[in-house]
Amino acid sequence: MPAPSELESPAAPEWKPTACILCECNCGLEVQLGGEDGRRLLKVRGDKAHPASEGYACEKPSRLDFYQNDAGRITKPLRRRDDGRFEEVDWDTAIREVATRLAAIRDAHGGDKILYYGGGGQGNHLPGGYARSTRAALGIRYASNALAQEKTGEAFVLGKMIGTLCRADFEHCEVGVFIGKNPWFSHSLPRARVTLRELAKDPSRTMIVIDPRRTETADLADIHLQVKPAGDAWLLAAIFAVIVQEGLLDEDFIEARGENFDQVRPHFEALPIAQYCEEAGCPEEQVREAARVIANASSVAMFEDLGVQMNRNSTLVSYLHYLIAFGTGNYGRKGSKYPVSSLQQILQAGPDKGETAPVTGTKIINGLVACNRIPDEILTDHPDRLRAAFVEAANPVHSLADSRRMREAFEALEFVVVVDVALTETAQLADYVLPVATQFEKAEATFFNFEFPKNYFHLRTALMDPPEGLFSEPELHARLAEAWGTLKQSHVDALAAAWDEGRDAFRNTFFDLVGSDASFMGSAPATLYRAIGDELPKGRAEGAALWAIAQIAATKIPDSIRRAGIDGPNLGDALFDAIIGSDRGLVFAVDEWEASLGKIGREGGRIDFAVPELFEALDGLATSTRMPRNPDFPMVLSAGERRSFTANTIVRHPGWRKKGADGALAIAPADAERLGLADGGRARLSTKRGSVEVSIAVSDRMQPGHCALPNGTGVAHADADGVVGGIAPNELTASEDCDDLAGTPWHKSTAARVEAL
Ligand SMILES: Nc1nc2c(c(=O)[nH]1)N[C@H]1C(S)=C(S)[C@@H](COP(=O)(O)OP(=O)(O)OC[C@H]3O[C@@H](n4cnc5c(=O)[nH]c(N)nc54)[C@H](O)[C@@H]3O)O[C@H]1N2
Ligand SMILES: Nc1nc2c(c(=O)[nH]1)N[C@H]1C(S)=C(S)[C@@H](COP(=O)(O)OP(=O)(O)OC[C@H]3O[C@@H](n4cnc5c(=O)[nH]c(N)nc54)[C@H](O)[C@@H]3O)O[C@H]1N2
Ligand code: SF4
Ligand SMILES: [Mo]
Repeated sequence: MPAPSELESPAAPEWKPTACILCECNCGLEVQLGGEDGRRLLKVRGDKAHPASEGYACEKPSRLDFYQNDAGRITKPLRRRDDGRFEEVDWDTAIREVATRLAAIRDAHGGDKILYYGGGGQGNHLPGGYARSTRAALGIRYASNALAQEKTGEAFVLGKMIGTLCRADFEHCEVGVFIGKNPWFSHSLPRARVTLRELAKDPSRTMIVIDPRRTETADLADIHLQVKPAGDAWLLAAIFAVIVQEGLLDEDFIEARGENFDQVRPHFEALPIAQYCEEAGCPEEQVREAARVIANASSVAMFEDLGVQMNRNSTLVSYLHYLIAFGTGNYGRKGSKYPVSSLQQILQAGPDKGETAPVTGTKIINGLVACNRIPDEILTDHPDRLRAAFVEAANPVHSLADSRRMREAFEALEFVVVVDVALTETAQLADYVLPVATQFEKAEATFFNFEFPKNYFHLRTALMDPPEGLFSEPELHARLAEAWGTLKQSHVDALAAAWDEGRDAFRNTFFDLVGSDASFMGSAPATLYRAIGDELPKGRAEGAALWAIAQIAATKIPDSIRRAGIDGPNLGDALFDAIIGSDRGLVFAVDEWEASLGKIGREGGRIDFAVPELFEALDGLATSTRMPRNPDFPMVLSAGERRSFTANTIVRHPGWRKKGADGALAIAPADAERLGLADGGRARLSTKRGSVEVSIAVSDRMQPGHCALPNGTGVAHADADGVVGGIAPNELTASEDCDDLAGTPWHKSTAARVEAL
């Protein structure tokens, strides 16, 4: 008999479950760790057992090690010295001084002068949850994040029309419409390329793409409405006018489920369709065909994204999108729009609360200050101006419009703290930079859970411990709350003791504290982390605050949770246990199409077709044009688009990009010829805001007059020989170029000039 050791093959490294952090799909992954210290992500593959992605992964995560083992990673807290340079300090000093400085600003000027920015990127939303403890301790009132430079206009419209967030079912739709959205590269739907191919190859289904570029998605489309940049408002108004004028509305649905449609109809009955098609740059016959296809389909799924959300008339375009969808009855039936059952809603669409930002008076939507207005909320003598910022898991100096003005604004702040893994463009302007564990060194999760009828949540387990001296954001917020005295040891002790006794005792203790101590709820996330984090399975401590989130979800969507097979004497605890017990993602909610109509969040449960705030802009289209003529800047620049190897600024090392490392400016052959530019050549790209040198990629996907830069490029990197791959797009954009109502940017139609070098 051979000895047992002879039977063992050389042990193959274990495949460990996690998820991709590069876009909001968060596909389930399995990784093999290795390298000298066992900390490298050596192999990465899609996780077949993940309930949402089912083994799917695109080309981007294969080299996630560029994120995990970035040489530019910060490992010690940094403090700015008087000479402007950073010095390393120990954690006790960092926590004490940051806590003292923030408290001093609160005491002198009020917590409403401190901005909380960020809270998470594409893969990590737990920091934002735990930051509630910090926000409560400081009395922070104003917050913002990337959603307020893309989704707030749409959220405003949905808040008015149906009082809830909704998404669309591309898996089952007869007709799928993408408006300014290129899911071939940007995904945003589970297994996007599979879904797109299925839609494209089925002759009984139709794909419509509205995009000025012939995108990879448009290649698959049956109808490509190659709109002129920023022409979408005219195009969508024309489509809806065809539906109204040709009698194609779903009048029964409107009658049964809607109200105030009589206020809408007159705006479209006499709309000059031919004129609008011309302004949009689309042939009238093609527009009419698209309108008829949409109106006659049994189900239509529609998705709008940055091509229109970061563009002129964006809130109006969102309204027109939903008029087309709801006016043809595409809500609450299979293959159309559905309301989302979230575990926690990071994007809410509710009634307008009438809140506005203190200096500019811009609407606060979804609780967020419009990103483009942030510099104006700082660079002023106004007594209510923002004076400090707490930035976490975001890089606003790079990602928001007008980097130059963002730098000025951040320099003008009295105090800035940045919590990140890298010394980002934003961190470089901070007074203190607090480094944290990476997303593979702690439990993490996102609340980008928008699917239907099954909805998924994935609490990922840490793949490894953080390096000595680093820890997660929950630990950081707990330490800050301890420094402020808002995290009370007596609460922690009471909860920890109750946890040992059992869940009934724990729940009772928790709700007793809620009832007896007005400040408890504020510090609850950090308190839960302290009380039960270590009681959870290894590598899952950061899941502690999900206990409270599960309790709330259980009161809001109990039926959906039970249909997912989660049940128990206490539904919230059963949900929490299911989450904690699954490290490959779980179905936490199952919904029914029939119940969708009942989920309209407005009084009376009807769709309100009238959004009077937008009527003036709607009628104004008749006498306005897509872009003001400007001979100095005759081209339209899309400042930031998704390409094969882009992922915002999550991966900083330029070596990560297998393709497109130079971040070239895409330009049409006709323009290249006219300007004397060749593929691979260099050019000067200028806007009213800035001027840069770029590489040129001549592309027949572009229409003449339009050029495009990728997003997320142009980040400084400590270890890449000073190579900065590509252009930082927001050196070219201006904060005042934004939507009147939502304050979302016009990045996709930045007036520009291109010159050969
Ligand atoms: N590879 C990759 N995927 C990502 C990301 C990433 O960084 N890289 N980021 C994620 C994030 S944060 C987001 S928000 C999503 C965004 O996903 P998308 O919105 O799909 O991303 P973009 O490529 O920026 O813009 C979409 C399209 O808008 C088009 N467009 C430009 N101007 C106009 C116009 O005037 N009208 C119309 N109709 N279209 C126009 C562009 O040609 C482009 O094809 O992607 C996510 N997925
Ligand atoms: N011109 C132009 N600008 C754009 C866009 C565009 O198309 N054009 N797109 C916009 C869009 S849609 C978006 S969503 C934004 C995205 O912009 P941001 O919201 O600023 O997000 P990221 O650039 O991904 O930055 C995420 C940060 O989190 C850090 N990080 C990574 N892991 C961790 C962690 O575990 N903990 C902490 N604390 N930090 C971590 C990263 O180092 C990085 O600095 O960019 C926007 N900016
Ligand atoms: S689709 Fe998004 S989440 Fe999925 S593997 Fe690609 S980048 Fe990652
Ligand atoms: Mo985004």
